[in-house]
Amino acid sequence: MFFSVQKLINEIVPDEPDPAAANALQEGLGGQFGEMRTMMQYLFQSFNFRGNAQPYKDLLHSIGTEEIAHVELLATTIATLLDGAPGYNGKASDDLDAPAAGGATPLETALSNGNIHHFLVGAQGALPVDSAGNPWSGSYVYNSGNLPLDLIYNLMLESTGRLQKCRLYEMTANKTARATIAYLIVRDQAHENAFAKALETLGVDWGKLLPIPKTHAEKYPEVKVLLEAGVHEKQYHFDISGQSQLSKIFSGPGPMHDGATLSVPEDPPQGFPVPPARERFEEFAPGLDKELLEHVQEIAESELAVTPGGAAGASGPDAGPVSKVTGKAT
Ligand code: MN3
Repeated sequence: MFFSVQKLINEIVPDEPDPAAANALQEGLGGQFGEMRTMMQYLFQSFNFRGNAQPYKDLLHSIGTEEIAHVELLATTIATLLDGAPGYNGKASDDLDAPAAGGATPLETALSNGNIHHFLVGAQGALPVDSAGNPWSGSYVYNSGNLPLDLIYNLMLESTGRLQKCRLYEMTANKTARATIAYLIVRDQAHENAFAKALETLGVDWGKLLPIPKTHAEKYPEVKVLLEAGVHEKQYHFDISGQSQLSKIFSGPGPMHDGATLSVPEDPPQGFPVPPARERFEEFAPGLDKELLEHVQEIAESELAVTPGGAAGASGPDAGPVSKVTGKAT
């Protein structure tokens, strides 16, 4: 089962809205080699895993769990790039009819920028589609049940994902987009390390083949900073049971012969704040009238149903997931 923390796995760096960049990033989210695919592929491989090779199952499960956070990060990045994109930045108002008053067209940009569905179907938020608008498909998921084959395919998936993210980096100078793209390039490299190392334990000698492709992504300044911090050498296990055997595979010299030393941190990542998503009256989002808004406000300000120290064991806003679940001090 899964628990959640209301944090993002990487920082959202502020910049101007950019609906065209938001649409390009949809490929990294809902494309054939995007984060929705890596998430579903590794989780299904883990759920369907047969036999006793637990360290390999833990590897698939750990990376699959991380990919959930990548889907969240990329969706938040896309929504941030879209937010306010119509150039309508009117203040939150009691007058819910204000956005298009007097014949104004606050959503006009939807006709000429990016994907019209971002404004017409969604409300300046991410969609489970690729950059050409094709819906994400479960048929992308590869899970043969044969461990070496699945690992080979996963390495191909991470390599293609990294290639496309390097292309995305070269399409936009927007800081919000580039910060997320750079982070995902480096995590793809970590996952290339993970699957290549797993195949190495099964007898593969990579020689000089890795990394695939030879993108030399360290030329991108945001990527260079992350590589220098060793973000490509770590893999979190995301397992609060303390029984993960991931480090039996993800440890020692990296398979790329780049001087990397692989390790599994004991503690989960700290995370970064989720940026607030403001109301968008021109999108009728959230679409509550005055009466409903007052009602929602009353609920938000009411006392918690579960008191601190009660059945759920809540212990304050900064308590980590481990303490909430197990009741143990962290
Ligand atoms: Mn990923």
